[in-house]
Amino acid sequence: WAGSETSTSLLSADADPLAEEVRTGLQKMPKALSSRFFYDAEGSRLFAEIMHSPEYYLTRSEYEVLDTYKADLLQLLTPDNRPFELVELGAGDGLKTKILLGFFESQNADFTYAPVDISVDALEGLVVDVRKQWPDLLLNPRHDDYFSALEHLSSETDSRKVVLFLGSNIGNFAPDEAVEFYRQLHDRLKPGDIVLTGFDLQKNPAIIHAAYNDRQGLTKAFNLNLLRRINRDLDADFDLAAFDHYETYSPETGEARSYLVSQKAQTVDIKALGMQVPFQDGEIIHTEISRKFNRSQIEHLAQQTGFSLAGWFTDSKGYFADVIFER
Ligand code: AVJ
Repeated sequence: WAGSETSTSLLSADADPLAEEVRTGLQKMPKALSSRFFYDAEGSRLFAEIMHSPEYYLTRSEYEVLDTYKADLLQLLTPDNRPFELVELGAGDGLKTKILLGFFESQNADFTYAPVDISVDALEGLVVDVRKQWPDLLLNPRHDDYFSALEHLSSETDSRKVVLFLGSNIGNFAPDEAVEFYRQLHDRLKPGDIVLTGFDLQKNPAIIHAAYNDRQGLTKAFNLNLLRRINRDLDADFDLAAFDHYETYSPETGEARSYLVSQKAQTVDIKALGMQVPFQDGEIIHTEISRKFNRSQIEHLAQQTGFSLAGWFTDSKGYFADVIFER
């Protein structure tokens, strides 16, 4: 395809993370785009719908865990009643976190809440909600991605840090990225600080596969919305009807993987990048990894990155675990 680096009318790829991702990702073999770009306003709305779908058990399972063990969690987060700063990475609409916020408030716990998300839309909604429900709660929202948010963790206060990473967001990382992520957390945190992570556990593969291949087609719409976003933000002409959603789950690797599949031979024009992208009939774009864990992998992750595993809470079906790592 024609790549024109010189024309000034083109969008500068390095200034715009989506442009950079599309430019490099669609030149890869096989083609790939990162799931972090799913979450524009429409993507966040679709993910909220997925969370309510009958097949997507993750949210209900984690909700049960947090609701059942909120008192135990508070006790583990602050055994000495020291004030703490609750930093939530990838807060989204905060549906599950509100269980904890409500309970912590009812116990007069001394804490501040710092939600971080890459979706402005989701973050704004969350802030409005939290202000309404708990007007006295100290809120410190941040529009950012996980890794750069980590750089701002460094301690202005001496209150204990409690980092929440809920909802199986960890599953979007490749295994080496997950290790790197906890190593960076370990670097930024102090002894006694805590990370609470929601891990989706390995289980009957049919249950996992269905969660990413729902009958209403919400996951399909969520995946296709990435192309709609590229059409809008990069002036491209993806024909959404000419791409399908395809999901695999491998019980051996624990990875659910999402793909977009070209339904015919076609060429897509991405005007803002001056790029024409050819697709063969049946060619894929890999868009997401949602990794599922077993207990020994989680124990190994803690041990590899210098944390001790200080709490393990699961729902009644054993589908999902919220796990406490202590620095
Ligand atoms: C928000 C990353 C946890 O991987 O399960 C839902 C996103 N993708 N359906 C997940 C998602 C397809 C979700 N996370």
